[in-house]
Amino acid sequence: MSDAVLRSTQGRIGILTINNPPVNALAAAVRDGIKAGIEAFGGDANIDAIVLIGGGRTFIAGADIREFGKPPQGANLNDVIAAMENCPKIVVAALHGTPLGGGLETALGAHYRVALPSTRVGLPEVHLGLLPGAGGTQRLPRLTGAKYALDAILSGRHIPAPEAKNKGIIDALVEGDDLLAGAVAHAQMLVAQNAPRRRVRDLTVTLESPDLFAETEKAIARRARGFKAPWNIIKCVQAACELPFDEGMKRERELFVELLTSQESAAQRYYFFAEREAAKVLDVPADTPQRPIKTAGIIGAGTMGGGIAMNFANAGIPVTILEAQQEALDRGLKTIRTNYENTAKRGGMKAEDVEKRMALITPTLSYDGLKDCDVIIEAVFETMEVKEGVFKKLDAVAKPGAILATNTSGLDVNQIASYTNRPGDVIGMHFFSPANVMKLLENVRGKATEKDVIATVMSLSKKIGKIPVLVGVCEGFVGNRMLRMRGIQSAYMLEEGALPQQVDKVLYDFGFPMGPFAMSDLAGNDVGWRIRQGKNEKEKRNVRYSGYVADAICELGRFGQKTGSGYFKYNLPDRTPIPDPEVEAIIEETSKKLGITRRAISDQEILERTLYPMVNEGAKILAEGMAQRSLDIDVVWVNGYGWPVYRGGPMWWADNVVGLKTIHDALMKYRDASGDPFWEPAPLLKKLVQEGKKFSQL
Ligand code: T1G
Repeated sequence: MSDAVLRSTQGRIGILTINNPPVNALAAAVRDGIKAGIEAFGGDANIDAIVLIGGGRTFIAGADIREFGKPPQGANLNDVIAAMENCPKIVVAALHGTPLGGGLETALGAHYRVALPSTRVGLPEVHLGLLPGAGGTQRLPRLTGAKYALDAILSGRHIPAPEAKNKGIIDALVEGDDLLAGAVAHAQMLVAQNAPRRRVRDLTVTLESPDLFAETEKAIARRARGFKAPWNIIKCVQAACELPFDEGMKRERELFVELLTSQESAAQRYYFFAEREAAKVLDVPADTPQRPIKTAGIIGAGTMGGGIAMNFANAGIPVTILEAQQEALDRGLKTIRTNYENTAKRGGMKAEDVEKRMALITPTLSYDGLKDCDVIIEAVFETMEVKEGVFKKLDAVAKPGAILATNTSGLDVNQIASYTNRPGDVIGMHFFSPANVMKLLENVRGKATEKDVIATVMSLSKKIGKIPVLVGVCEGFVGNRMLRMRGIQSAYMLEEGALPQQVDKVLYDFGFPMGPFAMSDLAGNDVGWRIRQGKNEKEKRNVRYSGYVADAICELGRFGQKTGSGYFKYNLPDRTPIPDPEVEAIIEETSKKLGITRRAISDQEILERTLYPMVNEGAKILAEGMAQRSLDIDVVWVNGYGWPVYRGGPMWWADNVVGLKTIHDALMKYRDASGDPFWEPAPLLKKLVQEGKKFSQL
């Protein structure tokens, strides 16, 4: 008997308890155990009904994602589910936690389903580049109708149990917390009523509109761009409406296997684990005691400070927000309230929660207002002088043990820590704008940052709904440091012959939400312009100056969307970038001034010259220890910069799609052609190529 599925009885009810922590994933032993248990109880004259329940924190949360890509072992999940639905005894699935993917599909093989009210069910395979491959696309529509099922499978969202009950996915909610007792009682009641062994497969699908599938394809076109899974999901649900069950299952299998063997799914399955691994710090044990965080303080109520404060209020953590002037404080709080009200209007939160969240935010004009805070994050003006003043004051006011964090996007965290007598308590927390929306949080460990501070901040990041990545102190940390490489080559290519719309299209087609020039117009071209004016950029950097075109654009006041023109022109309020002959003339004029003869630049060259230098910089980042692993870099880029998740991340893509030797040889090609040391392959890249290894093997 498998210990992955434990058998017991209560009277004439057989109980199968799944025992595969942490999430009862459907590993081979679990599938075998369920099938064997169903067959055993099904043939037992002393058993009238069977309850299938998950041990621990959740019912089955899906297939074991780690098994994909390996030779199949154990019973096929569809056979397990068929054994359940053809069992001669009534089978009741007892649900709690997160019955997801194959977990919900298994439950749909039962004749009845009961659940704790806190349960959330769903079919999130789309996030893995897959589709429900164990009958979910055929059974769910039979319970809920095609439209609801299509939305649920395309979104992969978690469905709360009460909603699932309303839609017929669940038959009854079990009040209290004794799910097993409730499920056994439900099974006994069904037996007493001589209830039928109701197979979902025997139901018929309601197709609400014959145009459902065509309309859905139109509706998802933008967000599903570049992905495969959504389109196959639509075909599966269509098959559920048009074909007998067994033929629909065959169609589902075909379309599932097509995805399972795709690069997109391999990338998204990699990314699923990468995001979880990134939260783990290699030299900080998971059981490192953390500092209790009951209250937070934010310095600065501007765009960033206000957004950061919202993250804490959203997590139910009281937060005090400090500004120097009452007017700025009032403006900051008004913006926060407006953000909440807009979210409530869009149905993203309950209207009554606006007041609850606002009540958690306390304004103050004095540093004393922060003296009891467990963590204080500054989001003030981005100059070292201002940071110095802030941290000297914090050092005097903050209570012992308070964590002092800077939201700097690239200044030296070690220098900032040196302005206090407690550098061990200082860490960087680089939020991305808008801070209440963007998931990525680059946590920057200084030389002196204590390990318990790191453990606390990495855990706190998840509590406030962020995806944390630990990075080291270097200019631009990980994301912006690599972005700069892409920006330099994009600028050079404008001088050499390309136009903004060509460069942007190559990266848009690759899967980015927008290209570098549309992004610059969105962020404001004047941001970089002011930095270049201030930092003697031309001398300071070790690469040829790349700001000529950008400066020429800015000198004409073309700061981007906010001025109605930048690299593109805009018919505001429409934000669609429109190629502008004026910009073409500016660029051609700049090339002439630089003595460059413009030439046609291929899309392939654009792709290589924007993305390969990013990978090369990633190699330097790894060699310097500025990121723990290549997966950390990928998590930064997928969550902070719109790298398409179906391409895994820059380092995964380099390892598994392009190949490090191809990248290395291309860098050498551009170096030899240009003589520019910019192209020198990183020593680590060279080493890996020589050894035939990947970044992921470091
Ligand atoms: N397979 C293997 N490991 C899994 C796993 C899974 N399905 N789900 C979670 N883990 C690991 C995870 O890596 C972590 O490991 C630990 O469990 C806790 O997870 C046939 C083909 C269930 C909502 O997509 O959404 O079924 O880091 O940190 O925040 O049609 O995990 O501790 O070593 O995320 O409380 C479909 C994926 C699969 C659900 C819990 N199912 N999981 O969240 O904990 S494909 C899914 C989740 C499929 C069928 C198809 C979440 C969670 P470690 P965690 P959490």
